[in-house]
Amino acid sequence: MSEEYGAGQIQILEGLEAVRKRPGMYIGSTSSRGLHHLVYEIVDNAVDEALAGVCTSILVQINPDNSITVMDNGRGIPVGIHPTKGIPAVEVVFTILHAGGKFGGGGYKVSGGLHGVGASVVNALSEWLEVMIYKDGKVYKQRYERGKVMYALQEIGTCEPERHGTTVSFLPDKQIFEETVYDYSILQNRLREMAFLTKGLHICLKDEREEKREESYCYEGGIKEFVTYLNGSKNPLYDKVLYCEAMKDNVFVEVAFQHNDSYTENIYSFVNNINTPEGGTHL
Ligand code: TTJ
Repeated sequence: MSEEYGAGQIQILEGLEAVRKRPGMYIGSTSSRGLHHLVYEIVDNAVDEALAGVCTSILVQINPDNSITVMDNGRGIPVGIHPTKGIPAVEVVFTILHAGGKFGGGGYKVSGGLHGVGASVVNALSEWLEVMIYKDGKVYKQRYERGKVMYALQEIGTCEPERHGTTVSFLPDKQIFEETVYDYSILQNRLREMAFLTKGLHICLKDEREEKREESYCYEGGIKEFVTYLNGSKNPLYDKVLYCEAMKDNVFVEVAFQHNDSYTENIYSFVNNINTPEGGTHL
C-alpha cells in the first residue's frame, strides 16, 4: 500500500521535473513572454469557470514581490479524493501534468492559453504556489514549492456559506526565468481583451508594487464593444457596429465590424478566446 503510493509520487515528480528541465516546451519561452504566459494559464482556468456560467468576477493582482494572485468567485476547484489518483482533485490539478478536461477525456475546456498546458506547469515553474478554496462554508489551502507538495490539503477555517471561489498565488522561479518583473501594460492589454471576449465577465487588474494602479473591465456588449474600442482612435464611417451571431453543429460564431476611413484593414480573429493572427477557415 505505502509502496504503491510511493511509486505514484515518483511519477508525479518526474512529470513536473520534465517541465523544469525543458520549460520552453511547455510555456514557449523563459523570457518576459513566458513570465506573462504563467498568468494567462492560471486566469484561463477562471475564465473557463465564467464560460460555464458559474463565475462572474476575476481579480488579478501583482504583489510587491512580483508574485501574482488570481482570485475568482467560481465553484472552487474540487477538494474530494480523486477516484484513481487517491489524492484531492486540487492536488491532481497542480501536480499532474496535463490534468484537466483538455487532454484525454472530459473535453470541458473551451478557453486556453497559447500552449494550454495548465496549472501544473505554472506550479512546476514557481518558487512557491499557494491555492485557497472557498467551498461549502470551509476554507482549504495547499502549498507547493517548485512543484513539490509542502503539506497535504488542509482545512484552515470556515467562511460564509454563500462564499465560493478559488485563489491562487505564485512566485515565478528566478532559476527558470530570465525576467521576473511583471509589466503592467502587457497584463492590462491581455486581460482587457479577455474581458471583451467574455461578455459580462468582470476582470480587475491591480498593481500592489511601488506605483499602485488598478483597472476594471466588463463589457456587456462583448466583441461589439471591442470594435468600438479599436475604432476609438480612428474615424468610423458610420455610428453603428454591425454584429451577427449564429450557432451551427454546436459551434458558436460571432462577428462584429465597423468601417473606418483608413487604407488598411484590421481583422482580429479568435477561436476559444485565443487570438489566431494568421486567420484560418473560421475567418
Ligand atoms: C470543476 O468542476 C466542478 C466545479 O469546479 C470546477 C472547477 O475546477 N472550477 C474552478 C477552477 N474554478 N476556478 C478554478 C481555478 C481558478 C484559478 C484561479 C486557478 C485554477 C487552476 C483553477
